[in-house]
Amino acid sequence: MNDIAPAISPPAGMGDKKPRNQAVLDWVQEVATLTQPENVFWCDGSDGENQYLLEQGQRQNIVIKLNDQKVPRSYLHRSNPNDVARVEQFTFICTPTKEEAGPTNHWSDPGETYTKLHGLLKGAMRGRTMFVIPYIMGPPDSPLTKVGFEITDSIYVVLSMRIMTRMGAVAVNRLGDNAKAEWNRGVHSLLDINPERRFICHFPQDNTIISVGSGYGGNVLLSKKCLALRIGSYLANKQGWLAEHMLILGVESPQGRKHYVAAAFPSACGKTNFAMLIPPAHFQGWKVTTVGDDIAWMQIRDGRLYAVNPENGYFGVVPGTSYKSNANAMKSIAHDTIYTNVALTDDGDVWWEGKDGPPPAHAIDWRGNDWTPASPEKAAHPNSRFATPMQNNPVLDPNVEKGEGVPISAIIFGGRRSDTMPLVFQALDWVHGVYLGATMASETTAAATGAVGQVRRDPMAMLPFCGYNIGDYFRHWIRVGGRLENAPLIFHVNWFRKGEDGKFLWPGFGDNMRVLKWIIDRCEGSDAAVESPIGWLPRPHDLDLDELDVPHENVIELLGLDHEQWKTELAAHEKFFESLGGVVPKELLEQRERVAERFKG
Ligand code: GTP
Ligand code: SPV
Ligand code: MN
Repeated sequence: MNDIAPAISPPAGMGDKKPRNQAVLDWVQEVATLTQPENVFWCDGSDGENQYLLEQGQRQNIVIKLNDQKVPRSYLHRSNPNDVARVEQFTFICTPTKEEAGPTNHWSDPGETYTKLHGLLKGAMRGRTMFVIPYIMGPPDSPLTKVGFEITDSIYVVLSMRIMTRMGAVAVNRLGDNAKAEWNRGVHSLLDINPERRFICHFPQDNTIISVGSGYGGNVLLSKKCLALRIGSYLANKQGWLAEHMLILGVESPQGRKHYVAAAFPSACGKTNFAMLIPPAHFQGWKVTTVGDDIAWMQIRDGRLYAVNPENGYFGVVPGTSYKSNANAMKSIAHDTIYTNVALTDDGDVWWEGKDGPPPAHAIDWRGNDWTPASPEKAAHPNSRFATPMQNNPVLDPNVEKGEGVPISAIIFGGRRSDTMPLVFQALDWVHGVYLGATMASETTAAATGAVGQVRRDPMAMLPFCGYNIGDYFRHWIRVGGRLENAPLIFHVNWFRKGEDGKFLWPGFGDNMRVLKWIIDRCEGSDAAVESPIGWLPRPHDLDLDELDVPHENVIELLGLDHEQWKTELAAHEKFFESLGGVVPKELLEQRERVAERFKG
């Protein structure tokens, strides 16, 4: 299957809708002069255009149409096997000084990097079509909403951006014709999909992103991690708001009381699943609705934090998704979806490890090879993904388009930890909560290239996504708390603690409602908790565990503090802070000392 494809020749009246804004026109001209495409296709995001590009994508073997009876209007794409995840080692923040990028980012000099990238881009689109994608991030009437233009030579990127963003006229109109208006410039070229020429570079001062050499989601859908998080977090720090790697969900009690919570878990650690949670039967009348599954932009209004989801679709992990684990996700991806790197069955359906029912007797795996249940390889790549419009979600929150956002009652941090971290606990106050976020850790996953299963510190799940100095980011969080009269309560969760047998102690998924309920109760003033050295902990009877099939001793273990493990944990916090080379605010250093004191006392 292809990523790179020769130029297309659209029929008259298609691909010719140039915006009027002279700054955009000049920039596109400049990039075209550099990359020398065969032609320029101005995208308008219309149905007709999408249909045409899907047809061209099929003709060029970039997407395969799936069986319309099984998965209506859906397609499969296989990316190059050398290009299946984000590449953190090739992701750069190009600020004038290295200090601005800080100790957690790869930094490179802006001038040198532009020169290098322009060298790689020279003539890179010869014989190809250059697409120009206008899009906005955020609901159309939100004050936080940003305009972006992405130039790309990949049809797959155009098809995906139409799902993941609000694309076309809405962006062109919002930008208007003021040549001085703010917008993000994104340039993407596949080049020759060679890991040696793969760079994802951000120039926050120029509101510019250049990504070359990859065709995989997080590296090339420049709206998402590049704009909404890396550039977004940089702007948020300057402008006094927050751009976070967080899901946003609504939870409504049978009495009709509704809260919104935002939760930061690292990549492939459960955001999409939590955002679409289906409460167990015991919680009849409770409703969970999704505002967003990956990114939250939050601003302060009337002393409260309000969140919007800047995206328009979900780019979610496929393996493990089933009617049993997440029926809402299954319904969302049952039609109008682009799948990447899953298996194709003989009857034109998609399959992956963990899907309901038996595996197919034969399939084509994510690399395009024959596969049977006896094959040693996985049929779907562990980081195979779906791109699906949020309108497909049966539990989409009614306020998802609200420009002012939804008020956040609780912020949750969480990681994938087989030990140490209890199922849930609550920070003592905002700054303690910032400390919990700053020191959170998680076992690495297949969402990024590199080793899987290694515990690493991932502050606020933003380690790969914070576009500026992490010390300033911590300071920004502390400052935001100071401006909130009605600050969200902060919690830490861990769905992934394991027992001695190596199995998860907690069933997770829908049963996470039991933890969410405790969190909501705490937001409503419940005193069902005890103070511990690490914060407020529920006792087993503080959680609603009715009809839960988990042995009581597991619950005790899930909520327990192992002092030896915590000693190691606190030493790891200290080491992490030290590794950041003096940028950590003293408030957080003090928090660590206080936790250590509380363990002694
Ligand atoms: P990104 O899109 O990479 O940011 O990931 P995400 O945070 O949205 O993670 P997602 O919900 O897609 O879940 C990733 C993996 O974790 C999937 O394989 C899920 O099946 C698994 N998972 C999600 N929630 C739970 C849970 O509560 N318990 C357990 N054991 N696994 C879970
Ligand atoms: C993540 O890795 O956190 C994702 C997938 O959400 S990607 O868009 O590839 O970054
Ligand atoms: Mn993510």
